[in-house]
Amino acid sequence: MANVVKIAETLDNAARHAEAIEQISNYDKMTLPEAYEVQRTLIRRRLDRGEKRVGMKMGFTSRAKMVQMGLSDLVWGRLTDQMVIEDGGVLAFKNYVHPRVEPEVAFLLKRPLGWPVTGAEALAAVEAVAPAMEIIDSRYKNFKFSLEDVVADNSSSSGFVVGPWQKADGDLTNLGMVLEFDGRPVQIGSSAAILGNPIRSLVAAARLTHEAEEGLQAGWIVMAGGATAAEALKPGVHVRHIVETLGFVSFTVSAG
Ligand code: 0L1
Ligand code: MG
Repeated sequence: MANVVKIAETLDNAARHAEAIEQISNYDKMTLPEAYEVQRTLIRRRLDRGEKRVGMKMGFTSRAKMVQMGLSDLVWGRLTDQMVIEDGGVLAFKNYVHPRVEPEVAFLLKRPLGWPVTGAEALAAVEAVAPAMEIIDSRYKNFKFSLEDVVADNSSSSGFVVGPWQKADGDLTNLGMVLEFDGRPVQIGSSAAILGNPIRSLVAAARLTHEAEEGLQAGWIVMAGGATAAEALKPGVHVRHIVETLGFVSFTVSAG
């Protein structure tokens, strides 16, 4: 049996000190349920330090992401208020190991979502939708991990930025998405790349959090997952993500 408490402490310390560590699976085998238990335990440590739970992120929702990382299962992670980067704000590069950014959309829930739920029911629980970006930062050296490693590491989640909220009354199926570095497109995609429609990601989020005996809570943000491969961040770069009909969201990476 994996030492859940010890692994959670190791990963939490790596994140706090922005230090890359060896893959856990190189020396301690975890089952997938154990990896999610590590994740739950490491988030508990953060909450015990005063952070507040504000939502969850879905991962590996697009084929481009699965191909980039060589894995093929949906994963999810927990978001806290300390991971928020203000729209138009600055990301402090020194606080991360090797951060990457993903173009996403975010949902804000106006009521809880349990399971089972249809796409229409999930959409009816959405207060608003927004252009968003996730900052992923594997705590493992060289961004190399097994499925269990990445799940234990909160599915690489380390930050997120959400743009202006919009009423979710438009069609979200095939919105153009452009990720820019200093005004130059570095990733171009469509919301269709997120499980065919980001609402499907919300439905999957409801199922996965139900299985974890949490469910989705009113007021939570759900990050629907990357529409393209992730892009490595560099000091000083200005990052902007534009989503057709939803607008844009941006941040700047500090110089060092
Ligand atoms: O799509 C995702 O957010 C996956 C995150 C976990 C894997 C990674 O670090 O790329
Ligand atoms: Mg993501």
